[in-house]
Amino acid sequence: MAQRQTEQDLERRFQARVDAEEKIEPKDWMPAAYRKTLIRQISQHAHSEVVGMQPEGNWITRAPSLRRKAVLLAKVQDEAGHGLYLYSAAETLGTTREELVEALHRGKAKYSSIFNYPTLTWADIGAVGWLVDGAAIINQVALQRTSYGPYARAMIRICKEESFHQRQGYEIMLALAKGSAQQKAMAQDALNRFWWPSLMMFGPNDDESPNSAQSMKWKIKRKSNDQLRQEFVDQTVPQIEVLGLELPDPKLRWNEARGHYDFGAIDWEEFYRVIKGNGPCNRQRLQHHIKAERDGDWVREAMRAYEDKRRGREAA
Ligand code: FAQ
Repeated sequence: MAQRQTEQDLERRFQARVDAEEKIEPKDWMPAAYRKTLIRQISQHAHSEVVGMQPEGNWITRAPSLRRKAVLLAKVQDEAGHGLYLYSAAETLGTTREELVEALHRGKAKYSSIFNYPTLTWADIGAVGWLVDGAAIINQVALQRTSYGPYARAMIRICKEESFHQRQGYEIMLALAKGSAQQKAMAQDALNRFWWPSLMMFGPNDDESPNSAQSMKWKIKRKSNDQLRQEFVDQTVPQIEVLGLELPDPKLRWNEARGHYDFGAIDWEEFYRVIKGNGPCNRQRLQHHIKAERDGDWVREAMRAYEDKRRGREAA
């Protein structure tokens, strides 16, 4: 009984710290479920950054100029870096990178649905930078104020880089949209294919989101899925207009009374199909990750052997 009261006291104090906007740090007491939720979200975020390198990496050898190639290479490398910051943040919660990657390979941990769509043309690289990084930033700007210190600090650094990514994507789209009729058609096609999957990145509607209420209470999430999605639509529609492309949704229109854009219904069946592993590229993405991990085994083995030898020398 006394122990249960202590646990309740700890929880009360923890929530008071969260409510007072204090950051929770790795060695602080935290409820087991808070730790579990963070490991789930941060690791899925990390996996998204790393798996997200695949659709863009697909175009590095085919970028249309040396300049485009250098920029894309730098962007894809940044995503690897984001994955590393995030795995490190997750490790402060008492898990290991090996465990997290294993959960991904077993299909237990998710990564963002968006990376299960193929990049079929060069315009898709523009659309990914502009829309996917654009959606990611909106989410990540809010996460800079998340309650867990290491996650919040990783986000600050990541957001700075994502904003360059978003601009490079938009610049590709601008060049194509102002180019030949064929280039403009390619940009329109990329927008049409990436629009709805980008809206799905924010997750299910608030009333269908099982984790949201508790994550908002713990201030892991600072804005709801629907709030962030609306911000994304409001920010992106004027950018589509500047490109001179057609809005990809016949129901998209400004709602004067709400002060926001209204938009059409998302195909949630497609969303759940993709997050359950049955999207257009799920198998390919996971197989590629597993192969890359296996191909790198010898590097890790060599590092361990070197470290063992160094320790042995120090001990002698
Ligand atoms: N895809 O109850 P909720 C990037 C799952 S970074 C797959 O609402 P929650 C940069 C969710 O996990 C993109 N699964 O969940 C880049 C849960 O399943 P679980 C990644 C999704 O966690 C650009 C279930 O549905 N960003 O793109 C998705 O409260 C270019 C119920 O959902 C982040 O991860 C989805 N879209 O809210 C890199 C941001 N949505 O785990 C390379 C951090 C939902 O219980 C190239 N994460 N699910 O089995 C978050 O903010 C949250 O986790 C949400 C979901 C908002 C994604």
